[in-house]
Amino acid sequence: MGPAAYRTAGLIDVIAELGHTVVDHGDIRPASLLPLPMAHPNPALRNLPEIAAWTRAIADAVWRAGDAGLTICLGGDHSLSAGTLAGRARLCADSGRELFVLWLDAHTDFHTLDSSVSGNLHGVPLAYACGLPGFAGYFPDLRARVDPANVCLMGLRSVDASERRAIARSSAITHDMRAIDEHGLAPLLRAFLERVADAGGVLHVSLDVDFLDPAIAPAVGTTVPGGATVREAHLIMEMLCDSNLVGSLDLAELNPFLDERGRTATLMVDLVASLLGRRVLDRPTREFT
Ligand code: DIR
Ligand code: MN
Ligand code: MN
Ligand code: MN
Repeated sequence: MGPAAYRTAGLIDVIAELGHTVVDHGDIRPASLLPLPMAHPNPALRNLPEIAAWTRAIADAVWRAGDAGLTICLGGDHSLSAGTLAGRARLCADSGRELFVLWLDAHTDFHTLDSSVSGNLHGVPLAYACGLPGFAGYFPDLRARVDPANVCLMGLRSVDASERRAIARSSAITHDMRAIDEHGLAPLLRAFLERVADAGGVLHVSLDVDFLDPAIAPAVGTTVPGGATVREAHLIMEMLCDSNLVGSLDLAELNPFLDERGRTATLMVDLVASLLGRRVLDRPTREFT
């Protein structure tokens, strides 16, 4: 129900009012399951064949959408990004541009199929896209992978032990909430954006609702206290807008059944508006009735 909630919260009108042309490709669905094995030695894994099929459908749709405009994918849980990243990596391989990823999340989503304890596949998309072992034969083969050295994770505050080891072994940059408290977001993000710009790269932004503090964004299944504030999240989007480096965005993990009068969906839409050029003094008056 996430995409419907974003549409109800006015996402398309908000983007259009900022002067952009919107092409809505509608809700994407896999045509059928993939001819991949259904059973995996990890018995905890949930909905593996379905999510493998979704991953391929999303990767194909993102690849077909091309890189002329900004691609926004509405979830759905964060397993969505397995498809988006696979599709974007393929586009970058075609064009020769280097892909960078900004992962805004309380979690690293860096589990493999073998290491996942919860069995929830929203915990694996970044590991899959970075080409970690163990996905072959279960998830679609990657045409191109994401280089973990080009990944920056921000907002971390709930990381499982095996993910912590895997992310430390990778060359991904991690900024947990303590780093944000201590240094502030701006210098951490600026350093990463400079790297993207210097490489002539294109940036994919993956925004998990639980990056935000549950007090302002309650509509997600895995809330973790101590998240980003409204202004921290907007500052990221405003800096991303100024950078002109963003080629794609995922909005993941919104569960409208947990929302309070569309409050979380509205905040997510406002964040997209900041990314697409709404300035801080242009924000409309909001009334929640
Ligand atoms: C946990 C939680 N690491 C898992 N991950 C979540 O289920 O693998 N990611 N909630 O967003
Ligand atoms: Mn996530
Ligand atoms: Mn998360
Ligand atoms: Mn999640």
